[in-house]
Amino acid sequence: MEENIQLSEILKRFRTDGSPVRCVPYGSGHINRTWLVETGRHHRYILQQVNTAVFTDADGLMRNIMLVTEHLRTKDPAPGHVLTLVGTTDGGFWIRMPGNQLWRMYEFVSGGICLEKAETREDIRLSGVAFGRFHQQMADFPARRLTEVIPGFHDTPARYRALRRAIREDRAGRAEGIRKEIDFYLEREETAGRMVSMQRTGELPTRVTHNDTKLDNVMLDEKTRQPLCILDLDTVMPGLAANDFGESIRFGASTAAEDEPDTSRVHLDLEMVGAFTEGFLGVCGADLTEAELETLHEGARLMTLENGTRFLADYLNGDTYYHISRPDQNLDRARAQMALVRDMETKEEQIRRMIRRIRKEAGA
Ligand code: GN1
Ligand code: MG
Repeated sequence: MEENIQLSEILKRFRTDGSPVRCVPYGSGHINRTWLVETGRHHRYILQQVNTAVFTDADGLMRNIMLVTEHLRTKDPAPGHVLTLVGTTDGGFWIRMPGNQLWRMYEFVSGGICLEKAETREDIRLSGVAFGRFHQQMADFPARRLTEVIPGFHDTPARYRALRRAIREDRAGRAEGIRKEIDFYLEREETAGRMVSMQRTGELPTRVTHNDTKLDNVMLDEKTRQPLCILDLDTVMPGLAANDFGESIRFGASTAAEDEPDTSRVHLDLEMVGAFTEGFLGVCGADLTEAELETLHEGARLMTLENGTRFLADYLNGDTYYHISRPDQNLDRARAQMALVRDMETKEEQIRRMIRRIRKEAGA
C-alpha cells in the first residue's frame, strides 16, 4: 500500500504522455527494480528504481547514460534504436528521493522482444551484430570521459579477494557445506589476473564497453528479429572488448539457464559460440587489435569464472547483492558457472580454432 502511494507520487514527477493508469513489475534484472507503466493515452514507459547500494555514484551513473545515449543517437537517430530517458517536471532526467533513492524513466521500445535464451542460431548471431555495432559506434568516444561507476567491475583478482573475505567471514554459516565449490574457484585464482595485467601494461586497449552483454540486454524486432536496441547501459564504462564478448558467450552460448540447478544440463554450445562470433566480428572485428582477438576466448572463460566467484561470495554473504527468487539460487548460479568453466576448459582449443577461422572470414 505504502509502496503504491510512493509509486504514484514518483510517476507524477515524470513528463509522461497522459496520466499513468497501470504500473506493473517488469523484467528479470538482478539489481534494479523495474516497472512497465501505461498511460490513459496508451503510451508505455519503463520506470526504474536504481539500486544505489550497488550504484553509489548516482550522478556519475546518469551522466554516463546521457553521454552514451547522445553519442549513439548521432550514429543512429532512428527512434527506438537508442534508449530515451523521459524528462522530469523539474527539468531533469532523474529523481532523487530521501533514503538515497534514484528513479528514472525510459520510453518503452515497442515491437521488440528480449530473449532469455536464443531460439535459433540467427538470434544469437544477431545479438553479436548488436553488440558489435555498440562497440563500433562507441569507438570514437573517449573512454576516459565516462565515470567508472563500479570501480574494478571486471578486476577479477579483486573479485577473488572479495570471495576470500566472504569465505573467511562466513556470515551466513554456509562455507562448511560448499567446500567443493570453494575449492573449484580457488584452484583457478592464479588465472584471474591475466587480462587485467595486460590492460595495465597497455597490451590490451581500454575501450568503451557495455559490461553486461547478456542476450536479454538486446532487444530484437519481434517480427524481423533484427536488433533494435541495446538495453541496460548502467555498467557502460572503460573496459576490455574481450570481456564484452566473453559475457555474451557465458550467457548466450550456454545450453542452460544461468541458475540451472541440474548442472549435467550445462554445456558450452560451440555452434552458438560460432554464431555470436560471426555476428560480433563481422561488425567490429576489423577494429580490434591482434591481442584483443587472441584473448576473446579467454574473456569467455574469465567472465564465467568471475560471475561464478561473485555468485558464490553472495551466497556466503547471505544473498545480499543479487535478487533471488528461491533459496540456494546463488549457489545454483555458482555451480552452473563451474560446469560452464569446466566445459570451456575442455573445449579451449576448439574455441580458439573456431574464432581464428571466423576472423579470417570476417577479414579481421
Ligand atoms: C547483474 O541486474 P543484471 O541482470 O543487469 C550484474 C552483472 C552480472 C549479472 C548476472 C551491476 O546484472 O554484472 O553479470 O547480474 N550487474 C551488476 O546475471 O552487478
Ligand atoms: Mg545489468
